[in-house]
Amino acid sequence: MVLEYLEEMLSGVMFERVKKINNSRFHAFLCKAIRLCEPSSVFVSTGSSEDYEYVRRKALESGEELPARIPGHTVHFDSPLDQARARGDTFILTDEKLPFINTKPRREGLDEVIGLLKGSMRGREMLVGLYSLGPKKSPFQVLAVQVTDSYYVLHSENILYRGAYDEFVRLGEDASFLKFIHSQGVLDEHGGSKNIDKRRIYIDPASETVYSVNTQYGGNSIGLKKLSLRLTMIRALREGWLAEHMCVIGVEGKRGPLYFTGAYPSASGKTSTCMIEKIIGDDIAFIRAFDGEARVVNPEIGIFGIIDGINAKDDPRIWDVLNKPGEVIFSNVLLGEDGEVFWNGSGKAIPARGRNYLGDWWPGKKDEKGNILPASHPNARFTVPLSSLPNLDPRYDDPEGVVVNAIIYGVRDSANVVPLVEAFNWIHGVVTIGASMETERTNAVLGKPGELEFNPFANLDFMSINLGVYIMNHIMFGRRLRSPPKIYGVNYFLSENGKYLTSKEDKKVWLKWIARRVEEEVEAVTTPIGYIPFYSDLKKLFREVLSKEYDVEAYKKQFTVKLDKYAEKAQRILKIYSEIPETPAEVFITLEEQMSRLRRCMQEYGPHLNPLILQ
Ligand code: SPV
Ligand code: MN
Repeated sequence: MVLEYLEEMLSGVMFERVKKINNSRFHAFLCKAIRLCEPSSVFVSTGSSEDYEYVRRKALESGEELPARIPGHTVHFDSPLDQARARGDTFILTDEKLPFINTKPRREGLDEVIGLLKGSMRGREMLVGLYSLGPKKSPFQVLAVQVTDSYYVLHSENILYRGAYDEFVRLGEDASFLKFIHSQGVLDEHGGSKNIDKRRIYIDPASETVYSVNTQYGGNSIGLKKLSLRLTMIRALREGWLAEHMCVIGVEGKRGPLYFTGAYPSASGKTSTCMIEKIIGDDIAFIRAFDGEARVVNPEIGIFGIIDGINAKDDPRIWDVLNKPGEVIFSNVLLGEDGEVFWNGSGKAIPARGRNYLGDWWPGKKDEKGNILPASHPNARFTVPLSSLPNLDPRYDDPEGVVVNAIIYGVRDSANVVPLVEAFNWIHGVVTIGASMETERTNAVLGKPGELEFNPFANLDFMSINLGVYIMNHIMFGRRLRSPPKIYGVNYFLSENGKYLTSKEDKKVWLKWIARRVEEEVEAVTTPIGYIPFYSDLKKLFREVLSKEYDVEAYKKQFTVKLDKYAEKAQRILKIYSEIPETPAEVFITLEEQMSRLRRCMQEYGPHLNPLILQ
């Protein structure tokens, strides 16, 4: 029945491609998607270079992408109301209530989104992409199928993920896979999704399917990116591993390469951290325990990064990729009349005229209220393959992954959090650093930037399970490791009177200190919140790494532990978790211990601990 229907709906060539995959669930899914969306034709990509080229060409022909001056570069625009992840329109379909997560009763949500997708691809081609999250033929591999009517979305996924048509063929009925259905919906005269009020991104864990409609912005439409993270997080919980919003980087130690993962809220220094030494991934990490060791892979093979502020001096490697021939999709930048691509903070000359997500643009253009309109959106992005980067780590596609030596949690906190601290142990790090993250909101999500938000593990936006259960999974994961990775907290944004107290390049030193700690080359100062660096070690590292003198006054300002503020924070976090019944007891015990250490220290030293007193 299913195959007959597919044979009727697909061209001969496409039907052959589908038939070669001997998987009844794949056939049933495709059948369901076609019945629902009613496309006029279907293209199934095998991941061959011809198929990739077809999608690139159609992205241009359809106007979803425009050519830029440099060969291989294209520009895509999203609607002005569709420039970031739409938290308010994203729901997990479940009848349970989950703290901090938008949920919707499953039946109600399915009926609504299926109603919106009904007939959404009439007159359009349906595109089907088959991918692997993680290295192929590896224990980390998670297969996925994307269905979309956007050439831009499939083009992006062809850059960002490993094509796995061959794996579907090889595994046949054994292939289990995540499913993504996306439609741009009705388009306006600029080619943007028109019915943004009907934008819906619904994640259905029960069937491992995500539905996304009336949106184009990558974070809402590229299923394998953050939409898949909601699903893999659930698999990870079931199977005892971790699916995290983390970069994976290589840092040279004294005895060879070390690997760290890092969770940072969007737009808080993650990408630049990846560019310091070696990169394996910039956004998502799958971490599994094998023989008592934590090992990690990047499910992706490309970057969908924020372009705002990227300039030749601070980001030479990315700058180079964005200014030389090669495959790059820019989104929501300014496309100059002569094909030049411009974004804010680039230091490039502004084109006299051009086009951006708002339509025609020229310097000084104002909106109806008289506000000057920016050339590019603060959440404008670039999509590139990791293979374009000169610092791609040779083991980025290792089927066994690499050992995780350290885990970093980074926040954006201008007022209180020290630039660098090491947790006493796994549970202390999970609870007082990862689970306690508070960070200032940025332009990567819709909402007012600058407000301090609770964002545990930089993963709250992508959470699909109860936060208490998620933490329990972390604690249990640590118990399965012989020597768990050390855990660090960083903050690149500490300021005084509106000026940053650390410079952009200081993070190079922080990474090296972490490497020295992992290799047990340096001691550290014990404080109530964890271990912080000795001044003398940092002074040495500043010389070695940056050829810079590190002033003792700078150290004192940066590493003064505001005991009172940390105690208030622990109290706030305690309150949050006390309202989540599933929170493991370890969370309360660890936070209470932290608070009593802070109180004892305050009795001795007052509200602020000068770190120089202890060394
Ligand atoms: C982020 O905002 O964290 C991103 C981009 O990595 S998005 O896909 O929009 O989530
Ligand atoms: Mn991200």
